[in-house]
Amino acid sequence: MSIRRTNAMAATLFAVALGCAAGCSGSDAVEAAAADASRPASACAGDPRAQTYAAGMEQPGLAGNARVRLVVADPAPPAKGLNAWTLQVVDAGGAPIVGAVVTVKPFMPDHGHGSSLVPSATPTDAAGRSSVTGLELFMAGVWEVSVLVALPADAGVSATDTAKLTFCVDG
Ligand SMILES: [Cu+2]
Repeated sequence: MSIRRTNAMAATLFAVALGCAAGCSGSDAVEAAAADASRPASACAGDPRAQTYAAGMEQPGLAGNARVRLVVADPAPPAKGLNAWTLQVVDAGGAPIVGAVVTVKPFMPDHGHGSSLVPSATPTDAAGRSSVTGLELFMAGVWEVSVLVALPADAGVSATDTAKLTFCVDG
């Protein structure tokens, strides 16, 4: 971004901050309107399916066998493009399930497609955490990210579960 553009934006922000009460010129007002028009509208803001990202947020598995914790997302909140997540599989009481293996599948329910890039999930420590890379949310809109969990055999039964994290991704 050029210095000139930065200055123009700063001037616009200053004018907006003042509410155009003190010496707001006509050109500033036009510039402010142009800035608003150039900002892309959100593809899905307010969509009731979308969750609000927070580090450490948890989603229960559909089968009730495990919960998936999104320890941290990078970028945060999840954004269009490549994302990297740290996931942790925990039990109903929040205790890590050591040895749980996760598989991550992104899907756009409104368009009926996933991502051609298959995310990789690698267990990183003894606390049930996995590092997920290659999570490519390549277009704006609602993305449903399914986390398939395979629980270790010593969890009682050989069980699986699926938790879905859903976000509105803006362009
Ligand atoms: Cu799509």
